Amino acid sequence: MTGYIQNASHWGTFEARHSEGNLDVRPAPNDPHPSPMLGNIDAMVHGPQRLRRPLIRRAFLDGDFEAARAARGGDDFVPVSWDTALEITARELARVRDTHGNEAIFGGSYGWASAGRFHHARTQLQRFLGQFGGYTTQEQNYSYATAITFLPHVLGDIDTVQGPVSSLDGIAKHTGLLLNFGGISPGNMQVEAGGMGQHSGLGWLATCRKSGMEMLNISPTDQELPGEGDPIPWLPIRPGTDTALLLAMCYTLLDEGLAELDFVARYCIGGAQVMAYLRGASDGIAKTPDWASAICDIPAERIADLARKCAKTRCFLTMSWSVQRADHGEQPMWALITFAALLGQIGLPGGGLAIGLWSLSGMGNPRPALPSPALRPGPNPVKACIPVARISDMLLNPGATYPFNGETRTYPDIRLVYWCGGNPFHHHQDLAKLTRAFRRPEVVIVQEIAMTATARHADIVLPATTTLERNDIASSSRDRFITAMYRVLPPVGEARDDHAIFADLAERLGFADAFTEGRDEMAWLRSIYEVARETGATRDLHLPDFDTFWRDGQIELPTPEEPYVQFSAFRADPEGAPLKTPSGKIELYSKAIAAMGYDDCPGHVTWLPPREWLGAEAAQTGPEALRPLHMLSLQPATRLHSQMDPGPVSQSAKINGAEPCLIHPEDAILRNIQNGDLVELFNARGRCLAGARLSERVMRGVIVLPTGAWYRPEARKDREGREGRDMSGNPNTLTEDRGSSKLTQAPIPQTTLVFVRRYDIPDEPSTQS
Ligand SMILES: Nc1nc2c(c(=O)[nH]1)N[C@H]1C(S)=C(S)[C@@H](COP(=O)(O)OP(=O)(O)OC[C@H]3O[C@@H](n4cnc5c(=O)[nH]c(N)nc54)[C@H](O)[C@@H]3O)O[C@H]1N2
Ligand SMILES: Nc1nc2c(c(=O)[nH]1)N[C@H]1C(S)=C(S)[C@@H](COP(=O)(O)OP(=O)(O)OC[C@H]3O[C@@H](n4cnc5c(=O)[nH]c(N)nc54)[C@H](O)[C@@H]3O)O[C@H]1N2
Ligand SMILES: [Mo]
Repeated sequence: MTGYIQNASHWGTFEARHSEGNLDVRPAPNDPHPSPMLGNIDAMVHGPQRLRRPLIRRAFLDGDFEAARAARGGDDFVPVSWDTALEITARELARVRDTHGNEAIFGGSYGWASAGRFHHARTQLQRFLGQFGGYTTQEQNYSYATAITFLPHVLGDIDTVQGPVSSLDGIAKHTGLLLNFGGISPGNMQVEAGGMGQHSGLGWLATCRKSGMEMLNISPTDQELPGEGDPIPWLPIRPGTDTALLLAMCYTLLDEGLAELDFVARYCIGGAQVMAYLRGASDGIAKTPDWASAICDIPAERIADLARKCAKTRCFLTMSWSVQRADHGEQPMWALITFAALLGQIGLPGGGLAIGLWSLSGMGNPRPALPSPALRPGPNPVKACIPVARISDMLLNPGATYPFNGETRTYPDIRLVYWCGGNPFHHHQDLAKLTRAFRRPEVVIVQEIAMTATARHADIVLPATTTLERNDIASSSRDRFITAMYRVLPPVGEARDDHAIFADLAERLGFADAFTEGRDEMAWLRSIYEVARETGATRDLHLPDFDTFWRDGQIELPTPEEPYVQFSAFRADPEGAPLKTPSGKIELYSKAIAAMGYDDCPGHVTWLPPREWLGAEAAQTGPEALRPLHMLSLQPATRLHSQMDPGPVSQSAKINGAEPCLIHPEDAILRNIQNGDLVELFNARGRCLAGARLSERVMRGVIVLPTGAWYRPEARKDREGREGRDMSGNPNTLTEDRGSSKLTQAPIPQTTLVFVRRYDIPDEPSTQS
């Protein structure tokens, strides 16, 4: 094959040429901001980590199931034929279902998998397990779990966090001041779930910067922006304290008569309760700028000035998703909503708020509403479902009850875990605990393209194709393009498509016809495309027929003529177009939440100190060099989560094979750490190595360790029997596995204190046990 063939990924549309086992990858010609991560693709397809054959854990194959459980995490696998692998997989599925019921099968399988919307691995698994009688699943996602459960109580839906939010064409035109809580992360805008025809985020950022609007980044880190223009001013804030800052900004508006009380009266409920709290009537503490200053480490006068400035101009507020990925992550969102309500600009062009405007490429991208062509998982007859991040708790505590969003739920007794398209040993918190949890089920099956840490915790490992080895359609609800993904090369090794693996298993288990509906790959693509085309037709969006689309390779949906302004209909007619909250209004006080009686999420926004933060006494006592730092585990600029970590773009940033972490020079000097040194990060939950990069773009007291390094614990446990030191720099060795609140039970990786010391490589390699 000689020509370049179009394919797509979550990090962009690209063209690839395959010859003699090598891939030459170049960006789509019409993409103005292609991602450097494209340089990882050849390694993803052909690298040594690529799974080429089905594998079964030796002890499991020998029938010693106790030994197999204990050996999870090790890599004593035996390659087997597909026939053997699928026969054993089908046997285990049937055995567990017949002995323990479908609820004992876990198919939550959280993860991003591929951009292709038909071969989307998790959806394929869930469709398969649904037809098999059902499975225990997960709700929410790791990105904005707190928001998914919390926002409906206050705003009626989750548009504010997942889109559509007010579009950036309108913001660029009308906004005078843009406040970015969590700043702007250009690296994150390389990515969109389901891919994108063109990277639009950076273009919109440039448009906003050129428009003359003022911007301010409020964040513990200061991100470098590409392109022209002056740097955006940076206001450093202590991690986990945005709620206090925003409460004090609310207080200033009230105190100085700048609050739009008419807006609150007409469009909100609970104004009185929240104002009583702000003034200190309910708890004796007025939420003044002086009060907040001590919490967020920002001068009081700066806080008051900022509030005044917002009231004097058309102001748009956005907060990155990371801010809610923290202990009490509900509160900064509620504080943002309360402040936006007091400003009274919600529903006006250029005013109001969003959560995550800069968190992905497509947020705020103007686009007509059209659901993507995609496979749907279909019904799941089993009702058991956990909040996404309660995975370890579920596996470790079958039968235990826990509070969630006003309910009491019970953890099911899981006997079989099937993971396909996600990497919990990347994404979940407290990996030592997850290791214990993964040793509980009777059987673990992982279907993967690479030998990840999760695959190493399986008994049965099934090798899947990458998107380059199959035909598919890429599409995202936040992007204007629908893109054909053409097969570039034949399957590597014995890898098979996820769909083909499940079709084969369905055949063995007696429901092949229902699973395939008699369609092959192309017939499926045609059918999911037709659904989108029919929906489009009812909305005056006329897509070409499938053959034309497949021949031309891409469809560009039109840009709406008018900018979208979220909440404008509600603003125009609050009675006629109410929100889907119990009151139909913005709930600054929620009776429903208050009635749940949770001490960690009262009925209105409340400052609740996080479990771990720099303001805690433990972080402020003792010699400075021995104090903990606040670790932020942000998204990596060189890969997608854990995907492609072995690739050259990701590897070129490493220090001695470990993930680089950013540390302020003064914090480094105190600890005798120099640029390029290996350091050890540790706390009561675990320890890992990282490479020190000294940077003044991170505030003092904070250390940034991106997510996604492939978990590689030393074989030797420590004296207390804890898992060995992770040599890769995976931050989830250090994070706490606990819910943000009883309301949302969301993951809280950003609430993590760690100790840091220089690490000198011992003469005797400590990996030997
Ligand atoms: N400490 C900390 N942890 C975090 C976060 C944080 O901020 N801090 N962020 C969280 C967030 S926001 C997210 S979204 C999660 C991401 O967590 P995940 O989505 O689990 O991360 P990925 O690395 O994308 O994992 C996808 C896996 O699917 C595999 N895969 C890709 N394509 C296919 C396919 O076609 N078939 C099959 N079978 N497999 C495939 C890849 O090889 C990869 O191992 O991480 C979360 N974890
Ligand atoms: N290249 C690349 N892009 C990605 C991804 C990837 O893996 N690679 N992942 C994608 C996914 S799944 C998601 S969910 C999004 C995530 O998008 P986000 O959640 O927005 O991204 P993060 O990088 O976790 O954090 C963004 C910023 O939040 C700031 N921040 C952290 N804690 C606080 C705080 O307490 N207060 C304030 N004010 N700021 C804080 C940090 O300094 C950081 O600059 O990114 C997406 N984009
Ligand atoms: Mo995410």
